Amino acid sequence: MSNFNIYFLFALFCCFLDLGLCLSLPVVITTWPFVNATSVAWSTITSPNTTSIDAVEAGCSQCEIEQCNFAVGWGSNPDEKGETTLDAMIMDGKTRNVGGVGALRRVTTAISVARAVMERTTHTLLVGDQATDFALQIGFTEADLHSNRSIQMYTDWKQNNCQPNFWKNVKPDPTKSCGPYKPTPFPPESTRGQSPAVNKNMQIGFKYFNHDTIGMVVIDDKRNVATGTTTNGLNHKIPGRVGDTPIMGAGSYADNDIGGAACTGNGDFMMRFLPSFHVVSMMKSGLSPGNATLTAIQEINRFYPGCRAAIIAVNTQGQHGVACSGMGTFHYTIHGAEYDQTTVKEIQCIN
Ligand code: SD4
Repeated sequence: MSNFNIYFLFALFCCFLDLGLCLSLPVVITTWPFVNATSVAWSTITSPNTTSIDAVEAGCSQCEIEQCNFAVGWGSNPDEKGETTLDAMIMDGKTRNVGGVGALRRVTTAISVARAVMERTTHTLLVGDQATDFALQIGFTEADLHSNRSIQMYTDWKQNNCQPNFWKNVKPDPTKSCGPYKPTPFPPESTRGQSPAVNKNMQIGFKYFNHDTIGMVVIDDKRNVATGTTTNGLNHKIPGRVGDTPIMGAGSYADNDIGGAACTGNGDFMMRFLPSFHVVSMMKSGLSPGNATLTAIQEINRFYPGCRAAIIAVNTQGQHGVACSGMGTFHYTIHGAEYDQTTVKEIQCIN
């Protein structure tokens, strides 16, 4: 028997006996083809004296620096006032410690500020200007998050009568005009209380949101699970809007006993289902990562057919699963002990 076969059998044996040596651990999995971010997380987790939290922070930071697809980090997707703000979270599956920032202003390193919330406070989520105050107090640097790109996006949007936007039941007609808006009486066939699936206004976000948030799950060879997310959110969002990305159980969730999951997509709808927590809970009940991610996506689609959504998940055996809807195909990136390099994979979405 070759050395590889002996190692394989030994690893399988240890994996089944819960001895912490699974052939496919450590593992890093990331939404979208963010190869550099995944490689940085991988080289962090395979270096001595590092943790899965270090790897998530390093990998997500890489995307913030690169401004991955202009959906992560400073300088893109401005809100209705032309300002870029950031959402991020990080979670430690060993302790369930978690930190997040929402609508973070004037600081570029959202994932690191989220980690500081986790490690330097007993809070879980800080938002807006007060999150900035916290970051500056703790030693982060203030920065201008505008870029030529974000200024141009904002100017174009204004010139296009602020189309698209996320308003409804207001006047002037938000599908034709900029604000400021005032509430209108609800029509007799009020959308209040109706099933969201038949609410046409809900489709606005499907068409126009900008996707490509990084969500990452890292499991080290001791089965320590960490997850993280970072994004600049939706283009032309209403100022103050916080998406699913920094919400625990929505953007991501980590549980050392089970595994981890992370999401990307139309957060205003996805967060209603806490899909990352849902996936981890289903894996706890025995579903494979593939079946768990698919079931969570189907549940979102039951209410919001065609919702742009994707979920990645890995269990502590190192098995992964990915499911998506509303975008044809979806790419994700993985590096595990069984890959000799960071690998981009593609799956077909439902709906
Ligand atoms: C949000 N979920 O703010 C984010 C956007 C996203 O890939 O994931 N883009 O709603």
